[in-house]
Amino acid sequence: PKLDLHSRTGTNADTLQRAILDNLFYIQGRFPDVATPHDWYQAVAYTVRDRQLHRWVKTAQTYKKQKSRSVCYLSAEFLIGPMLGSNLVNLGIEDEVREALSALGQDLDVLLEQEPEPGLGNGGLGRLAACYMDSLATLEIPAIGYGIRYEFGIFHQRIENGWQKEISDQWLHLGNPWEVPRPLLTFRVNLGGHTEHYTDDHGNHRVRWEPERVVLGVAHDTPIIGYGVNNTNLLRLWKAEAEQSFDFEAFNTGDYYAAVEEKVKSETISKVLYPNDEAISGKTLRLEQQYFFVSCSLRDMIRIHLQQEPDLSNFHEKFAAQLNDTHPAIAVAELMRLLVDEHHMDWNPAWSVASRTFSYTNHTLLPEALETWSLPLLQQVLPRHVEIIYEINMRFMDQVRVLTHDVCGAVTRLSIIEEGEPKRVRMANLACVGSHAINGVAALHTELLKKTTLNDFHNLWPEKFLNVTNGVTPRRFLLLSNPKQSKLISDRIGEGWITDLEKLRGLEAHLDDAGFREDWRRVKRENKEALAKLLKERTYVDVDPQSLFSVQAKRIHEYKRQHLHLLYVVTLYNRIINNPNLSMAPRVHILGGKAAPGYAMAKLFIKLAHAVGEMVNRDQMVGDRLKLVFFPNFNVKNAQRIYPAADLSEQISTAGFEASGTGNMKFSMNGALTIGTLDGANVEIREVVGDENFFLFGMTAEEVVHLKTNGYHPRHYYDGNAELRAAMDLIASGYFSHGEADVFKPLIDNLLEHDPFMVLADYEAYCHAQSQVDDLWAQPDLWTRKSILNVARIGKFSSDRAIREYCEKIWKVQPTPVD
Ligand code: 26V
Repeated sequence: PKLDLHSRTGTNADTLQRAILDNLFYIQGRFPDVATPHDWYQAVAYTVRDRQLHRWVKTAQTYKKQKSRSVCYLSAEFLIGPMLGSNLVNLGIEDEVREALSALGQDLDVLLEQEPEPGLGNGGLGRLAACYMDSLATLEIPAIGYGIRYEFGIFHQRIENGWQKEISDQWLHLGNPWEVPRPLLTFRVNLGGHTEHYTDDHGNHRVRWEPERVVLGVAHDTPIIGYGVNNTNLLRLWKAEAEQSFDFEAFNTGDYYAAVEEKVKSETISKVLYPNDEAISGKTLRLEQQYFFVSCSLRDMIRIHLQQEPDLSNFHEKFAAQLNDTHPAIAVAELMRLLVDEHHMDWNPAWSVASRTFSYTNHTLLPEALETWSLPLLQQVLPRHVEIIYEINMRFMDQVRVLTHDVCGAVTRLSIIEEGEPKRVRMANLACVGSHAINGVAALHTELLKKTTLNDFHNLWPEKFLNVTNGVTPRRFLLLSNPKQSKLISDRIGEGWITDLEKLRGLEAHLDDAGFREDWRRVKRENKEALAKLLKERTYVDVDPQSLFSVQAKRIHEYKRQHLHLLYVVTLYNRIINNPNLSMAPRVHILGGKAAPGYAMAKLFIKLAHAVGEMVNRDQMVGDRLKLVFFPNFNVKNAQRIYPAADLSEQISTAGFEASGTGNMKFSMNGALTIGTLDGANVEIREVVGDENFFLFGMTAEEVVHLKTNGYHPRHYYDGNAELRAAMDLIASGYFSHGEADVFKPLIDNLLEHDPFMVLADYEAYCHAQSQVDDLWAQPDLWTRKSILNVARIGKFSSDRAIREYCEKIWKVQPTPVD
């Protein structure tokens, strides 16, 4: 027979079947009789990866030939989630793979379940980076995502007696078929030590950094393929390794432990992802992680640049580097070090290159989340960078004095160095000074940034500020996760929406088609049945899929106000107890999310959800009218099964605190209506879906500030609202905690005495909005119309739109299609 050159990369079912078997034999050394579902999953993953690598080689050749300008997305987190499903969708070979597998007696859905979640992120920020990688590839933009290959991702959440318990996440345990290790692509990263200043033979002032130790950064590449295109970009994650795995001197003198110690210490750097926690800023290891991946990434960019160009004077023309929050902000100082110390550029041209390379995205206004590093700590880990930061700051301060005449002490606030004992380095200030563009992640957030957190910078450089409202990828969060709704949509308006989400507007023309609305209800119903089944498996709680499913799934934080949600559930419970014959819209309230391990109040919220759920769910008097379920271990994989089954999306943060939110977009895309405050992207979601299709409640960001400055007295609301009082009293009485009144005392006391996020002030408005929800639920056909309208009008929140804006307004990059 003729040799088929494409047999390794062909995509018809026969070729795929052969390739799956080949991989099972030759990569894994297994055969069908003994292969486990996980073996089969890996064989399929390798088969898919072969097809990606094929396109990746083409992509690299094309980008190189065309000398394309590239985006480098620098992020400490990429919450990519399971890859098999989305790669199949993007390659367009799901049906063929399904067919190939069924000929082998395997079920693709079972194999998809085998994939462990790469949880390389905390939540919104990391997931956004992953959505942006998907859109960059789909839009044919040359891009590299640079980050850390954490051996342990975000912890696994187990619930014990209602409390969160953190279990380490061993996602690499059985191997990772998606990544390609590149042992030859390795950089030596200096840490600690001191600097030496000297004059070279030509009379130039030079600086040498004599490090205390060196770690290796080894590239691990994961191909990211776009939807329906050949462009395959790179997610390049760095793994820390020891320079020499044995100190032979120590080994020979018999000190075996000392010999291994250095190896262990080096590898620690990429060992574990830090959860968003207050205590993060004291951690040397966290700073080392940030510097480690930034240094490797910048030097990799320089390496690529010098393959094509004689010097670095036009580096900024070749690369646009995005700082995803301040985690990679040390890049500003590191690029200066590389240009000046290692490539002997003069300061001024180097600064011009650096500041035209970087742009910075801010993701939070919370003061406790704004990163600063103590100067002594920075000095200890990065002595040369402290000198460079001082130099940057001195030149910046001179500029500031001239520009501002130090009106109202602006100079002190703009300084990269914060005075105090000890002094601290403000990473947001470093990022602002070193970037040509600064953006917030939703319209309201950007306005608040300009007015508050970064106000002095905005006064200085208004032209640097712009907004890019977040978006999410419709490939993963609609096409892949909600196949039934997707099919319904495509049957009506074609498949164009998958890469042009505004096309969903075509659904409005079908609004008056009763058959379509019926189908829409059936799909939601089936999705709810699937979730009900899963809930039963995971929590042993029975829920009725006919009930209204109201869902709040996101990290647990006081500003997100899961306690407001729980107070409402307790209120409903009280109403039933007080009026056993109460006729009400039957509801299932579902909460999910992880609490930072050191965040006691957030953990208490989780306990409260379980405690209330336990009493409510087994109360005969309540029956099917009300259920409360906590879905354990909310992650990307679980999220994909939750969004499609939601009727109501709870987006109830205190106005002014949620930078954007992205779950809000995913719920809406899946046909949920939103009950929400005017916070983050909720504002814009409501704008596009229409006020009448959104349940709005609560104070505005302005009213929140106003109330706070004029004296907020939570007890006043407690005293003034009988239902609120009853709900809080019931929790405080120990009713939900086996009579132990002190379990929830910290939560109740905090609400009564401080209530920093004004739960009590918004409680009544929230209950009122929930009553409007009930009224609409009683008119199913009207509800369906609004659900369809939410989907039809959600196009703006595709990450494709967001990436187009970054490309046009900030990065100035164009597509480079790959044949
Ligand atoms: C960090 C920390 C660290 C210290 C303690 C408390 C705390 C709380 C939150 C954070 C998160 C910082 C960055 C972040 O993840 N922001 C999220 O970014 C999303 C993507 O832009 C956005 O949708 C979310 O609203 C925003 O919270």
